[in-house]
Amino acid sequence: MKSKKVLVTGVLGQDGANMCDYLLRKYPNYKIYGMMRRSANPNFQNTEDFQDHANFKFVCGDLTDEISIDNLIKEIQPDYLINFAANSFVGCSWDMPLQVFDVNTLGVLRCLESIKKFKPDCRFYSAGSSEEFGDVDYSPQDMDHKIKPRSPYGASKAASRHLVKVYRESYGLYAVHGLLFNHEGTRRGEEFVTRKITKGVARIYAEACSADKWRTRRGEAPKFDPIELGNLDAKRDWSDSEDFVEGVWLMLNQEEPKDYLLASGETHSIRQFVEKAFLYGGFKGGFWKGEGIDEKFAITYGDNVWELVRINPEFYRPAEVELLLGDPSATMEELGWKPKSTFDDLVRKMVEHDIRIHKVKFKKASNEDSC
Ligand code: F7E
Repeated sequence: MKSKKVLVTGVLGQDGANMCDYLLRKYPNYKIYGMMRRSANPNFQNTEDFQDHANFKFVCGDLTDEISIDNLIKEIQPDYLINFAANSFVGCSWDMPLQVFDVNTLGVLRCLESIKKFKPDCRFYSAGSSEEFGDVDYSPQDMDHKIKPRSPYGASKAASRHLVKVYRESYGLYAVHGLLFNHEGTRRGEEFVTRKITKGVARIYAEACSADKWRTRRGEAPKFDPIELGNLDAKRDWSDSEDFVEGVWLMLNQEEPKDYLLASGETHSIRQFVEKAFLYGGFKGGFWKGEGIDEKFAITYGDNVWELVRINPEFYRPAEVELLLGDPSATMEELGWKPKSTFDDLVRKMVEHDIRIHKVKFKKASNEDSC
């Protein structure tokens, strides 16, 4: 198989790391370049599994610096540029909207310009988002749904979608914008609600183990710090990021470029994610009590009621996307793409992973046997 060169931006993040991992496994002779920003304290947790592969190389660059992008395209001459670098946290996009546009929109423009100038046959992927649909008119959402973002983040991704189309039509570039619904996994950042919940379940699990020992010694169980969340009623269409990187690769390898949507076709509330995550963490019989900002998720343990989740209004957003549900049928048919993971597989995988890593940390810190 002919060797190709792939430049993946955002390599330290979930999708960038999953894409590099996937390509190195699938094409051991491809040369994969993972672009990261220079920073004083980079976190290599997501790249540990593949960063020593002979065909993988870290390169430094920044989407806000066109010189760095130009130099990388000129020097590497990649066959593909897969852009997963972004400010991807919707919640903070109200606090730094200019930075979000600089990275998420102008960053895409810089990549397109650079490809046009230095490697016009390089295939380009732009990471779009279901946040572009925002305040949805109908469900499930398909590619014909109007663009109605509710956050600076959603607007920045919608603008980049227009740029990709303009460059594709004006200069004949192979550029695609993938509208990806929520996608998660064990490399997900903790600021996102799914990982925040699964890490919280793992912490409470470890605390419960030690509490059990404490309880037998003193006759009563202590209270835990619950997980603090915002809007429990928002609904999201969640998938596994590992399934999505395969879909993105298929988008990049068609005869003609066009935009696609990736989704699971199911929607679940944050509330349902909480219930499933605690169940897979071994906490049976969880129940909701109270209303509004006083609502809590709890379990009964012996004579005690343990509070596991509470509301903190700090995590509400200035404007919320209440419901997302994608229709992946056209993409499945056109690309032959089929996700492997279900919602349950995803929650279980994340909880089990976090309990495993928390147990190791907990064991080290407490110098006790973990339960
Ligand atoms: O929030 C609610 C929050 O931050 C999901 C990004 O990958 O997917 C992601 O964006 C929902 C929202 O993801 C907390 O209000 C409640 O309704 O996990 P999230 P997101 O905003 O949907 C799209 C497709 C992207 O493109 C983005 O890059 O959960 N929620 N309580 C909370 N959210 C957070 N983060 N933290 C909470 O405590």
